[in-house]
Parts: sequence; C-alpha cells; structure tokens
Amino acid sequence: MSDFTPRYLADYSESNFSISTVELTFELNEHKTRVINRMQISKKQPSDAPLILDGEHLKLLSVSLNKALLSDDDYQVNDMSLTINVADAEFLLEIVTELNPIENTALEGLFKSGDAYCTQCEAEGFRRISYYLDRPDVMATFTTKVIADKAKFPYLLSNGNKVAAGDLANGQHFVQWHDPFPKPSYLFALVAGDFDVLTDSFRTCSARNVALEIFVDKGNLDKAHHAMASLKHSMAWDEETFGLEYDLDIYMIVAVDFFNMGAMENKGLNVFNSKFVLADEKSATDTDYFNVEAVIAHEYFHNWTGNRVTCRDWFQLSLKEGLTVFRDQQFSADMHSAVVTRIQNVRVLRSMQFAEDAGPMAHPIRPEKVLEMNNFYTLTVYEKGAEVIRMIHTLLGAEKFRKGIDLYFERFDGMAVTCDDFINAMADASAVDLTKFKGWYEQAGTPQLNVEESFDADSNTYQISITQSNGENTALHIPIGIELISVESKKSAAHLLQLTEQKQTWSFQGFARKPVLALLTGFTAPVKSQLSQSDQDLETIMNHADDEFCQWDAGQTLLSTYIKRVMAAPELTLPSNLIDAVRNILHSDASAAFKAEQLTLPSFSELADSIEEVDPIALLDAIDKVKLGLATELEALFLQHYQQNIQQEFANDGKAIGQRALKNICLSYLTTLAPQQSLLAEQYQNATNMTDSLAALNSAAKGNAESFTIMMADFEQKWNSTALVMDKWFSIQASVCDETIYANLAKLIKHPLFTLNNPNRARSLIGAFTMNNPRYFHCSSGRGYQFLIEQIKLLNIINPQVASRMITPLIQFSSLDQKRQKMIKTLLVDLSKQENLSKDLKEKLDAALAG
Ligand code: 7MK
Ligand code: ZN
Repeated sequence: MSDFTPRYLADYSESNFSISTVELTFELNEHKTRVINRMQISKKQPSDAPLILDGEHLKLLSVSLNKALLSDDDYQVNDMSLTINVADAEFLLEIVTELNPIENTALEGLFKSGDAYCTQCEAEGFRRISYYLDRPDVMATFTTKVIADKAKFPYLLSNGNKVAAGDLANGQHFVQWHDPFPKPSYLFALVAGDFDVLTDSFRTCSARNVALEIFVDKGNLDKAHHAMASLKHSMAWDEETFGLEYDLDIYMIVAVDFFNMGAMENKGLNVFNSKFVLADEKSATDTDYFNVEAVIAHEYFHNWTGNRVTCRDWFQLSLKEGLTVFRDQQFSADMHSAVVTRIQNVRVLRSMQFAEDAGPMAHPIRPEKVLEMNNFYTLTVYEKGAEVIRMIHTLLGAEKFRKGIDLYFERFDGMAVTCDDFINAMADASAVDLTKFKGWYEQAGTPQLNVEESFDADSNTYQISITQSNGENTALHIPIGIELISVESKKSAAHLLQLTEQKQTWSFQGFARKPVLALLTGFTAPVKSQLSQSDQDLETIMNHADDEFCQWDAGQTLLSTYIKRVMAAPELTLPSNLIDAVRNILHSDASAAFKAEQLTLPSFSELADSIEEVDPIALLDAIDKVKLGLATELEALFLQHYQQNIQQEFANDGKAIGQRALKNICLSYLTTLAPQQSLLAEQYQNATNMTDSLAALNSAAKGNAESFTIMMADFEQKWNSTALVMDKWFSIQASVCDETIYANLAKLIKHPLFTLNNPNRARSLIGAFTMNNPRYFHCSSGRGYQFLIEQIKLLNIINPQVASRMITPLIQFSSLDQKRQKMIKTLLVDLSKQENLSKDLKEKLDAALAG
C-alpha cells in the first residue's frame, strides 16, 4: 500500500522534536537482521503533539520509553509511521526492528550486494532500517555497533572513527563506530563484507594525516589505483580552490556491484557503484577513467557541500547537488582540457536536460511539489542546478564567488539550510544584487533568447537586442557573454551582457562594418537561442573567435543546419563550404581532443529537441546522410588522420587520450564506407586498450559490419567473468542497427549474465537500447516501445527507482510525430493500470498522461 499524497515546499514546518544522539546496533542476518535504535530525543518547546516517526517495510519488535517496555496500545503503527504520545520534555526511546536484507531488491535501506551487506539511505532509505525522524533537518550524533560472522564479514564499517572492536561467541565479532559530526539520517551508512583494501594517506594543509581506504571485491585491488589517485587530487584541489580541508582521520570508499545510482557521500564512508571505482587500461575506456575521477571528486566535495552544510528539506536538493556538480565540473576542467570538459557538460544539458525541461516532469531546480523524492534526482536539479551556480560565478567573478562561499560556511557550518540562504550569502559577500536571479530557482523550462542585430554605417554603431521568453514570462537575470569579431581585422572583443528585463538593447561604437557576433561564450547561461547567422559568419566564428566553446558551437550549428536541410530535402548534396569547414577542422592546429569534439555530429536527441513533431527515422536518415557525405568527400583525409593518430604504445595522458578520440571519430566516419570496414577488425585485433576495442565494436554495430559477430563472440569469451566489461558488450548488442534487434533483445535478457536485479545490467541492455538505438526504439511498428514497457512492468516490482528512471524516453513523447505519440500514450495508459504500481512510476505516468 502506497500513499499517493504529494508534499509541497510551501508546507514546510520544523519538527517539534530534536534527536541529539542515536546509538544503533545491527545484528546482521540475511533474512532476519535485528536493529536496535536508541535515541535521545527532546521537545523543542512544551507541546502535546505526538512523536511521529517515519518507517516503511519494517517489522517492529519492541518499543521502550526511558527503559520501560511499552505495550501495543501505547503507540500506533502503520505502514508509514510509528506514533507515540510522550509527556516528558526529554526522553530515551529504544526501538527494535527486524529487516530482511536479502529480499530487498529495491536497494534502498539495508540490502545485500553479492556477499556483502550495504546501505543506501538518501533520500528516504533510513526509514527502511528503523523508525526515525527521517528528514535532513534533524541532525544527530551517531554511534553504530555492527555484529556479524567474523569469517564471512571480516570488515564491519560505518561512519566516523572506529572506537571499539572484539570477538563474540559463535564465531561472531563486532566493531563500533562513532561519528562526531551531527548528521541527518540520509548520510548514515553501514557495510559488512570481505574485501581487498587499497590503503594510502593524505597530508592535509594543516598537516594532519588522513587514512584513505578503498574496499573492493577480492582480486580487484589493481583496479583501485586510479580511484585512489583521483581522491588525493580531489582533496588537494578543494584545499587549493576553496580552502576546504577534510575533517575526519579516515576516509573510506567501498565499491559494490548492486547500486541504484553512481555513488553516495555518507560521512566518512562513501559507497560507490563499482563502475565508478574500478578501472584499468585493459577493461576501462578513457571515458570510464574520466567518470571515475569525476564521481570520486563529486562525493568527496559533498563532505563540505552537503554534509557539513546540508539541506533543510528535500526541495532544497539542488543546494548540495547543483553546487557539488559545479565543483566537480570545475575540478575536471582543471585536470583536463577546460573547453573539452565544458563541451561535454553542454552536450549533456542540451541533449538530456532540455528534453526533461520540455517534458511532463519539468520542474524548477527547486521543485515545489513531490510525490516520490527519488524522482527528483534529475538532470534539472543536478546539471541545470550546476549551470545556475556557474551563472553566479560568472556574475560575481571568481574572487567574489570565493568570498561568497567563505561566508556561506561561516554562517551555516553544521546547519541544514535553504537555497535562499545560499544566494543571500553570495549576494551579501559580493554586494551583487541577486534578487531577480532567484527566479532561476522558481521557474521550470529552458528560457529562449531571441537576438536581433542592426548596424548603422553612419555612426559606426552596432546594436544588439535580446528578448527573453520562458513559460511564465517573468524576466530572469541572465548573464550573456559575447564576442564581437571585426570582419576586417578578425580581432575580437569580449563583453558580458546582463539581461534583466524582457527585452534590452546594447550599442557598441567604432565598427566600420557590422561585426560578427559570437553568442554565449563558454555557454554562460542554460538557454536556447535564436539567431540566424550566415554560413560565412559561422565560419568566421569557427576560425576567429577567442572563445573556443563558441568556435565549437558555431561548427555544430553549421552541421545541424545542414542535417535539418537534408531532412527537408533528401536529394540535397553537401555544399562545398560545409566540406571545406570540416576539412579545415582536420587541418587546424587545435588539439586532437578538441578536433574530435568538432567532428562529432550533434546527437539525435539534441537535434530532435529543436524540431517540432519530429519523424525520428527521417531525422536519423538525414544524420546518416550527412555523415556518409562527409566521409565520401573527405575519405583520404579521415584515413590520414586515422593513421597518424595510431599509437604504438598505450599512454594515459591528455595527448594520448585526445589522439584516441580523434582516431576513433575518424574511424566512425570511414566505416560508413563499405570498403573501409576492414579497418574495424584490424583495430579490434591490434587494440592495446578498451577505448580502441570498444570504438571498433561500436562502429561495427552501427554499420552492420561483417566482422561484427566474430568480434563480439571473441569479446564475450574474453570478458565473460568481468561483469562491468560485459555491460559494454550488452550495450553494443543493444545498439545493433538492423531488424534482428528485437529477437536478439529477447535472447539477451535470457543471457546467463543478465539480470534485472542488477541496475547496471538493466541499464546496459535496456537503457542502451532506448538511448543508443533510436532507429529501432522508435520503429514505426511500436516494437521498441513495447519491449521497454514489458521490462518496466517487471522492474516496477523488482526495483521501482530503476523502473522510473528508465521510463524517461517514453514520457518525453511530445516532440514526436502524432502517430508515435498515440502509440506511446496507449502503452502508458495500459501501464498505469498495473497492480502494485510504485509511487515512482505513478507520479511520472500521471504527469505524462495529464496533458
Ligand atoms: C548522482 C545521490 C548522491 C543521481 C546522480 C548521485 C545520485 C543520484 C550521487 C545519488 C550523489 N548524493 O552524490 O549526488
Ligand atoms: Zn551528489
């Protein structure tokens, strides 16, 4: 039984009670884990209001108040809560519950990942462990004692510092932990298992030594070194950039195979999806390496932005997530090419967040209404939230931004606060007025900028007028970086415009001819813009803008313009200026990594977002046609760059990574040409690393290459005992572009290594099919949609969070043609009638079917 009553930001009120200390004892057992929870509770002011503790999926064994056992009629319990009337102002409450970790396939609360026990409590998982005030503004000091079989579970971990350990009867042992920092229940963690441990240490800026420990499945120690190096880099970066030092004597990371998300920042004990810890060159791609580093950084940065200062309520999630994503993006930009990192952030935003903001689940970065909190760990809260922080950084400048961050910690360390508290600290420290800027926290939808230019030759004046429009038409404060490029000298001047009204005009003097406008330098705001520029202007920007992001973006605009033209007129041949532009990219002296980004065509989803009621197959045909056209015209040049960027020996530095990216994008062009497909088998055979193997397989899957089946069989045989690598194999199988795909999908879900119980497996096959195989997902027969719906029905029971994440492409149907919209709606109506529909899916289906 679920409660389908939504909660509203406007209804926030403080709890009448506070909890100062929590002492937990876990007696671990697969079917019957006992949890003893002893809480010191007090009333904030005298009141008769009952104490209502959250609790779900729990078996209540006993309740004692001030050490006296209560009887059934001293409290009320239902499937959501436990209610007790207590007269005392301060009291000790002890609650004993029983859990069944092995049956917990939702992976929230306490569950088993393989042989190990672990927990996931954010957002509201602690209430599946014990009855509690499970809300982030209730902060307590936790002491945790874990008891388990010593041989099977030699490591018993929880938050903070180890304070006691010892042997018990019957082969059991215990370890006790104490976390000195008061924290909300969502940051609680427990892990028990047998692991290999990589240890190291970090000397902080105040010369304290912190023990670093990474726990991985036995045999995986060699794959933990990159994660350890990333952790140390993150610790040093946060000291240097923000003056933030780690605060406990030990920092632990545990990698587990069963995990709903990427990772979790539990105080002193991060739990990670093993996919974001384990990496070596044989089994992980360059992208995997990048992501491991970014996720390790993200979770580490939460220690200050999230843990030391946390959220008052879950509507404020972006307070910690937007800020922490911004911090991890800045870190990645400092560790790698800043512009390439920025381009990759913007791609995610444009291809996924914009679609979310245009779909039925659109919400402001600070949502106002929530049914299931797990549905709001979104691209909007995270990625758009990070863009909002970035805009503050742009408006204040780096120095004042840092002052703002300092003031934020000065005011709020140890507290649970709101997004407004954050903005006010930034405004107060910088003396920049952010009143209007707060609108970004209240409005859903991607704002659109309409840009008009004019030039007056008599006064040598260039004018730019920008109009903003968004759903609610209250003006937002939008920083707009521009460059004006002189057509004679090709010299460029940069300006930061601040749009605060619906429409504003700016004038610039001293131009003999109309300059070329490069808009949104570095992508200063998460907006769409409408500005018609000639091919020639776009080429000027590509070649002469100082801002490399704009160089790249102009190239993308040129390419997408032609893709859309080909869509309207399939007979169109590629004009010479487009071919020249791509040739110039290959010939330029930019870095290989940057060229690879320039040569990557705008994605299907990014393009679809800008076309109304798109026929997906027509769009895909157009993309393929442009790619084939460029490959045909520039075959020799692609081949030359392909060969030039082959490395004899594996290296893992920025240059080598860029060369692999460039080589592999060249390969993807070349192998659209039948005669060049022999390169695939050659590359696969000679590959010294996973990036190159996978690039060959991916291009082969897209191009139906003959060698594909043989290579995939070889890959499967080689990697069938490494689950994370087999995930890549499943993903490639799911992206095969021909009619056999549906029969293959049916076979693959029966593969001995496949299981819907593991979120990584589910995503690798089903997620990859829906995201990477648009041609067959959107097949006019509806078979792609039906396949997804069938899997979602199964996942609804096994793991509602994963089911809810995977339904995304089916609820964002408004951009599709009418025929497909109708097919999808029929399927969604049918799904909404399922018995035992989770809150997660219910919320999304109601939103999708409301329109
Ligand atoms: C990232 C919450 C956690 C979605 C993306 C993450 C989650 C969901 C990692 C889980 C995180 N606090 O650190 O944000
Ligand atoms: Zn996070």
